[in-house]
Amino acid sequence: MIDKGLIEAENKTREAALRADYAALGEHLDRRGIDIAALKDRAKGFGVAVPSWGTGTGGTRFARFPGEGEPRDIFDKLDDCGVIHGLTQATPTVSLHIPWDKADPADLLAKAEAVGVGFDAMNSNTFQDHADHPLSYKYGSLSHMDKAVRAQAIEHNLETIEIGEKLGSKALTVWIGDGTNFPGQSHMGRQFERYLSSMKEIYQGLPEGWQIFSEHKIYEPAFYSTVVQDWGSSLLTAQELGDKAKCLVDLGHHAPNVNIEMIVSRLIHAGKLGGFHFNDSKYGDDDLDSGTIEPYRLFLIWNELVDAESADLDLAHMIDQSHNVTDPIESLMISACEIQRAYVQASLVDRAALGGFQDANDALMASATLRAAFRTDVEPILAMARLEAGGAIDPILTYRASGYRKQVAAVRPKSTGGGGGIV
Ligand code: LRH
Ligand code: MN
Ligand code: MN
Repeated sequence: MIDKGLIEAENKTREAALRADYAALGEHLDRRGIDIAALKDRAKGFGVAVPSWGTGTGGTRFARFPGEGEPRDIFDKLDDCGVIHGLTQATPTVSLHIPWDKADPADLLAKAEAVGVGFDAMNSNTFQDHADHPLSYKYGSLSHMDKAVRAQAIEHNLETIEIGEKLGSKALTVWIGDGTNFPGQSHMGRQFERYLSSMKEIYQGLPEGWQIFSEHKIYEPAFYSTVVQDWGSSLLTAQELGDKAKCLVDLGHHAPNVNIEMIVSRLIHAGKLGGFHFNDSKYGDDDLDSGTIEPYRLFLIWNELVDAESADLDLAHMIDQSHNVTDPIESLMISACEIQRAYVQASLVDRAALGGFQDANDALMASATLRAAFRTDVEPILAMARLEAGGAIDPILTYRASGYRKQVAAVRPKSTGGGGGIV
């Protein structure tokens, strides 16, 4: 954990400037008829889950270059998550991946409590073989030709739910790598039907108050067809399963230029939007830090979410990233703050004016209304929310001043690089 005294000392050096900036922004927003305190409260109420696997250094299929002091296990990962939340006050929960994070639930709960975080949606993993699963997922899992492989994959999902139940989680996210590499390799229709029937069995095992999210992805590891390739297949799945099934949108899982905010709007319309895996990308599932490549797109997605707030959407917001060249803790803090920033900026949109311009077919002023919100620098609001909640005005500089990575590097042995892989 980062010492509270250090956070306070670091904040002291930045507080006067922050208060001046906050007052100036408050005056500016006041002239626009916006109450800065209300925005600050929204920023304080914001939370996004950190993926446990994001705290490790990622890699590509070519190589992995390990960082210093990488977490050895889920308990080290939870320590890192505690640091991220302590500094940003924006990541109160962690999303676990099973079997990567398998451990005694009582120990997990105790550790989470000690570092001040809770647990968000659980993620199952049937996209790689498990040491204790006799059958291979090489040719698929929930959609596999062989009933025995499907049964094994279903069982794994049920076990993941069971672990999650003990941790206070309320949702299971299912992403499968099933698909084909060659036209003709598999019957696409029958493959999807097998997937649906497996998902129905998992759905039957959902405890009271739980939801299941289906996560689509255009390609990779399958390079010709993927069973849950797009939001169409995901929506079909959620609709066929029932009320407790929703769709999860991972921003990196679309072709370049796809209008993700429109997908979000459609899923809201269908009552099937369940949550997000936030990240950013330029080409594919790049898993780059949120808001670092296309911040306007992130804003436009939040614009849809804020617009739909009256519908009382109960969404699971998670980050899903892989960090190859940065300190994962720093990247995850940047992402949490950027996602929070987009949320606050979207809260600034003059919706009455926007609606009027839309009704009058005034395309220019409608788009200018959105950009006016996006252009507003809300950093003083985010920093003030952090300060008041006990976090750091500047999370990155405070983290660097703490020497946390050096400290943990002394007790966490350097891992080997080796081949590729996402974790
Ligand atoms: C697949 C994915 C999915 C997995 C995670 C590790 O690309 O986005 O959410 O669970 O990465
Ligand atoms: Mn994902
Ligand atoms: Mn992904």
